[in-house]
Amino acid sequence: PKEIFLKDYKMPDYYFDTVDLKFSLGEEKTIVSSKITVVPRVEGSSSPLVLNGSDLKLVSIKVNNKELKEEDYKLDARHLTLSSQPSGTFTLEIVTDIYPQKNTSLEGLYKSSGNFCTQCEAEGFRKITFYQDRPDIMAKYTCYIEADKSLYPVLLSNGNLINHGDLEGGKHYALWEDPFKKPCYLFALVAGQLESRDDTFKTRSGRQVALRIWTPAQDLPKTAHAMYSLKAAMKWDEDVFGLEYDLDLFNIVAVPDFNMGAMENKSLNLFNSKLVLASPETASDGDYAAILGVIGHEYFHNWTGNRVTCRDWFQLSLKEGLTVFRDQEFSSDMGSRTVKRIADVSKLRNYQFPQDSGPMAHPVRPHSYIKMDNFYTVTVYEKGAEVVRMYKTLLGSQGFRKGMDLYFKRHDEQAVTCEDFFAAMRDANDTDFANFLQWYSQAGTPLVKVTSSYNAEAHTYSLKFSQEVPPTPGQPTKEPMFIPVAVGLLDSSGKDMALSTVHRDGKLLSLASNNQPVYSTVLRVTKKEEEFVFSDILEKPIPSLLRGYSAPIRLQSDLSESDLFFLLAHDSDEFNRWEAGQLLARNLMLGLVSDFQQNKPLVLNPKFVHGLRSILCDSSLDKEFIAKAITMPGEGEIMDMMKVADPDAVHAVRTFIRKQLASELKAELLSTVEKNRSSEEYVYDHPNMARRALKNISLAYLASLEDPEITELVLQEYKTATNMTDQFAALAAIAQKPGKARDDALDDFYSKWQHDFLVVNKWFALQAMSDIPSNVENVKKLLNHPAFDMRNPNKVYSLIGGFCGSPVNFHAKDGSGYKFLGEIVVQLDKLNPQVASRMVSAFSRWRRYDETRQNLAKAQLEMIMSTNGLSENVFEIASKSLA
Ligand code: B3K
Ligand code: ZN
Repeated sequence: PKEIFLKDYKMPDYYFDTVDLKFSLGEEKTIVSSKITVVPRVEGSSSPLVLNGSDLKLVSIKVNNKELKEEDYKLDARHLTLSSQPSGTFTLEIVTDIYPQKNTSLEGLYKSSGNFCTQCEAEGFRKITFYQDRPDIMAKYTCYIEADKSLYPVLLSNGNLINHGDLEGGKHYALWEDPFKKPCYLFALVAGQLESRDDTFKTRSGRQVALRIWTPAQDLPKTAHAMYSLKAAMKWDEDVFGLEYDLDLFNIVAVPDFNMGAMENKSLNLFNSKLVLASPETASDGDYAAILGVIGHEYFHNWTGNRVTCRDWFQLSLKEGLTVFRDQEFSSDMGSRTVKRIADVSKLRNYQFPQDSGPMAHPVRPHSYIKMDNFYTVTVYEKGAEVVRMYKTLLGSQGFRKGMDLYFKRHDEQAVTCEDFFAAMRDANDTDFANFLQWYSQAGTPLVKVTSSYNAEAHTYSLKFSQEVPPTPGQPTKEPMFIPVAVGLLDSSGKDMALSTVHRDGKLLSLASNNQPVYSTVLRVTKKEEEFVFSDILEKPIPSLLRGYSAPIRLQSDLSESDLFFLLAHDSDEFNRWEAGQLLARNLMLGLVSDFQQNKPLVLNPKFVHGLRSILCDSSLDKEFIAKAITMPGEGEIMDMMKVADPDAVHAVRTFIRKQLASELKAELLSTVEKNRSSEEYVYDHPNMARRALKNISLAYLASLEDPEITELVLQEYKTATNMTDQFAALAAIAQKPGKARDDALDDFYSKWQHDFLVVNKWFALQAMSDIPSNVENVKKLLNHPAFDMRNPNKVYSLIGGFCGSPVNFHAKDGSGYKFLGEIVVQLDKLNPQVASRMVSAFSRWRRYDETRQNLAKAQLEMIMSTNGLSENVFEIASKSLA
C-alpha cells in the first residue's frame, strides 16, 4: 500500500469543465457513459492524463470523437493513463460497465433494499467511472438516468430536473442539471421505489424552495421531525450566517445500508435511515437530537464544503471541523447551550483524547494517509470544531462573522486550504494570531499547568501557565501553541469579580470594554511559560479557569478540593460548574481505583455525596444539566488518565460509586422519578427532554440496587412507558443485572419491535454493550440471530461496535473479547473494508494495558496483518497500531 503525503500536493495538469454522465441502470450491470470537456491548465501542455478507476470494466474511450486504440492508453487495476493529448481543450468520452448489485463496500454505486444509491466521498467516484477523483477538479455536471419504470419509479440526481419521460420497453428517463461547479465526491444518484414528504421553505430573499424527504412509503410518517429539522436549519443559517440556500429544490433520501451517518451531496443529501426516521414510539430523545444535529450538519455543508470545498483531502477539517462547529451552535441555539457544550466536551475527552495519545494520533490536518476513509476521525471533526470555536472565542461573534463573510467572498466555488480560512479570519479582523496555525499541524493534546498566587498587599493575583504538547507518531518534539484561556475570578460570596487590568510580560492590558469592567476575560497563552497578573483584586479569589472549555487541552491547576466544591456550587459559568463536579469525580475515581488495586476497602467521600445531593435537589437548575452533573465520567476517560489502563478496577469502582450513591440518595432519586413522570403526549422540546433525562438517570441509579421494590418500580416504568425514550431507559435499567427479569424484558421488547429494524438495532446494542460477565458468549449467539446481517453497517455497529464499548468484556483477561473481534474483522473486511477498519480500531490502544492483555491483543493484530487480501483500510490501522 502506498502512503500519500500533503507535501507532495501538485496542481492538476488538466481541469474538467463540464461533465455529462449517462447511466443505464440494469439488473445485471449498469452502463456508465461520461463526456468530459478537458482543459489543460497550461496551454500546450502534453503531460499524460491520469484517471482513477477501480472495479470498472472499460468498454470504450474516445478523444474528440475518435475511438482510442489499445496502444493509445494504459490500463492497470487503479488507473487509466492517456499518454498524449490533443493540444488545447478536448472532449473525452468513456464508457464503462459496473456491477452495483455485487458492491458490498457501499462505496460508489450500490444497491440498498432494492434501490440504487451512491456514496462518493472520499474516493468512491472512481468506482463509477474513470475520472480525476480529487476535490480540486470542479466541474458542472448533467446526469441522464434511464431505468425500468416499475422497479425504479423515482430517478434523482444533483441540481434541477430539466427533463423526464417514458422510453420503450417499460423504461423511463430523467435528466438532471446542476448549475454549480462541484468536485465529484458531491455527485449523487438515487433510483428506486420511494415516496416523499413534501414541504417548502421561503428564503429570506423570497425564493420558494421545494423540500422533499424520500423513504419507502411505509416510513413517511416518521419523517416529520427530519423535515422540521431541515427547515429550522435553513432558517438558522440565514439568521446567524446570512447564508441562503441556492437552488429551488432540496432532496433528502433515507437508506438503510449506509457506512456513515449521512452525506452532503449537492442538493441530494443521502442519509442513514437511523438519522431521518423518528416517531415518539420508536425513537429516543437522543435519536431526535442526533437527527436535528445531522440534518443541520449536512445542510450547512451546502456552503461550508460544497460552495467552498477542499483543495485536497488533507484539508478535510476545513469543511468538517467548520461544519461540526456550525451544527453544534445550531443545536445549542435550539436547546440548552450548556448541556450541548457538556455533551461535546465529553465526546472529545472520551474519544478524541485517547486517539490523540495513541498510535493513530494525527493533526487536525494530517500529513499523510494510506486510505483517506480512515481519516474521518474525531480529531478532524471534533478537535477541528474546537479549533474553529477558538477563532470565535478570540474574535467574538461579530469578528467571527466578519471572517466567515470574507471567506465566502474570497472563495466561492473554489477548492481551498486551511490557510485560506485562517487568512480570512485574520484579514477581516486585522488581528495577530501568532502561532495559531500550529493547531492544524501538531498532533497531541496540549497539557497546560497553571498555578496561582495572591498578593494581599499589592492586591494582585497571578496565574502562571506552562504548556507542553506530548510527542506523537512522527512528531517527537513540539512547539508551544496559542491557547485562549477564558477566565473569571470568584469572590468569597461566589460572585464574579470585576476585572479591569492584567499584566502580561510586564505589559499592561486593559480589560475594560467601554470603560466598564468585565467579569470574564480570554487570556492568550502563547509561550511555553507565561504569567498573567491581575491588579485591583481586593480579596483572594477562586479562579474559574478555561470557562466554557475555551481550548481543547488538558488543564492541571492547583485548585483544592474545597475550591472545586465552591465552584460546583457557585460558578456563574455553568459549564465550569459541571467541570468542577467532574474534576472531583475523576479524582475520586482515580483514588478509589488505586485502593481497589491494593485490595483496600472502598469508601465514598461523604462530601461528594453531599455535593451531588445539593445538585440533585436544586430546583433552580436546568434538569438536563442536573442529569449531566450527576453522571460519572466514563470508564474510557478514567482509563485514559492511568499509566496502565485497568478496565476491571475502573469498572468495579464506577459500579461501586453508582451503587453507593444510589443507596445514599435513594429517597431523593425516588422522588425525582415520581416528580418527573408525565402522562402527557410525547413532546420533543427542551423542558420535556430534560425532565425525561433526569427521571431516567435517576432510575438507572436506583436499578443498581439489589432491592425488590426497585425491581418492581423499574418493571412498572417499562410497562407503562408511552414513548421509546422512557421504554428503552427502563429496559436498560432492568438489563443491568442478569436474571429472569432481564431475559423476559429483552424477549418482550424484541417481540414488540421485531418489525422495526432501527429499534431492533437498539436491542442488539443494549445487549452487546452489557457489562454482565462473559457477555461475549451472548454476543456470539446474537451473530446468528435472524435479524442480524453482517452486510448492514448499522447492525455491525450495534452488535460488534457495541461489544467493544464494554471495557470489561472486550478487554476480558482471557482474551475472549480480542479473539472474537479479530475473527470478525477478517470476515468483515471481505465485505466492507470501511466498516472493518472502524472495528479494528478498537485494538489500536492495546499498549495501554497490562502485559497479558498486550500479548493477547497483539496476537490478534498480527493474525489480521497476516490475512491474505487484506484491504488498505484495515492494513493502515492494524499496521500503525503495531508500529
Ligand atoms: N462528508 C461525509 C462523510 C464522508 C465519509 C467518507 N468515508 C459526512 C459528513 O461529515 O457530513
Ligand atoms: Zn460533514
